[in-house]
Amino acid sequence: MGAVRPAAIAVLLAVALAGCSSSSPPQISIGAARTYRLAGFSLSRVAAGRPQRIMFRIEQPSGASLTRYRTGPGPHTGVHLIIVRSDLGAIIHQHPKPHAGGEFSPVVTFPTPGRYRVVIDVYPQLSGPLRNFQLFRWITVPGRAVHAPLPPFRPAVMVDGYRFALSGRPKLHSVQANFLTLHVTRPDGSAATFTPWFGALAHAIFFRSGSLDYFHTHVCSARTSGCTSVLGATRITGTQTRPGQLRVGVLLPIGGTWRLFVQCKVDGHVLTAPFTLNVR
Ligand SMILES: [Cu+2]
Repeated sequence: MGAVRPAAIAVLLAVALAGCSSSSPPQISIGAARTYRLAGFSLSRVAAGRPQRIMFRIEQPSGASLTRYRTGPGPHTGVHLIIVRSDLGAIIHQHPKPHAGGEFSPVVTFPTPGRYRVVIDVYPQLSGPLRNFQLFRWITVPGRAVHAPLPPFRPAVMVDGYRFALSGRPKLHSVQANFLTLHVTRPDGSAATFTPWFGALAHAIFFRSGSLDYFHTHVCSARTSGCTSVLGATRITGTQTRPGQLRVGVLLPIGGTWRLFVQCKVDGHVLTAPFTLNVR
């Protein structure tokens, strides 16, 4: 699903509130925008290489904790916790489940010291136009920060002996729907078989180098609903074209250098294959 800015949420809420007014004469009074926000965000003693619990909840515009999240067979459910190192050299992706009161308490391990961007992609159970939105935090993991230069575009990436190879050099444009064809092969050269993981055959998570803009698309099996990502009026859904072959949708709001993390589960391994993409 696409990135919805907090300002857009505030506008939607303002429209919804205005829509409730039925008295005349018409009168517009704009108070402080009330939006969804991240509440109770805490971490005990941040350190690299050690599992630690993050606590948070999502607060609704009313001030109450959000407890009802979208459900269903596809990937667009619940809450997606994505943590990326600021140089895009490391990523963590989880779908934590809320406790009864709306509290989340996932356990994560930061691989190295450095600055990390936390993205919480929220799919609330709501009727109406708001499908999902993102909330953000920065975390600094103490120690000697790792900040590696972004590798250049490479057409093939090896992950734990599995090979992810792009066919051709992609020509990508912002705002338009683009597709990448990826061939994934096992260490013995056979075509990989994808096991659904977090509701999708593959996740494509995009971060823009520098600004860390975020977008997320999916590849789903044929029968799965709730797999389409939206940016403005453009919609995109990835597909598996044949065994081991993924057609990954790329739909990005602006040009620049982007890092794509393709994630899938093969033979019981969750694999993360990073690619550098230049988008005009
Ligand atoms: Cu995903």
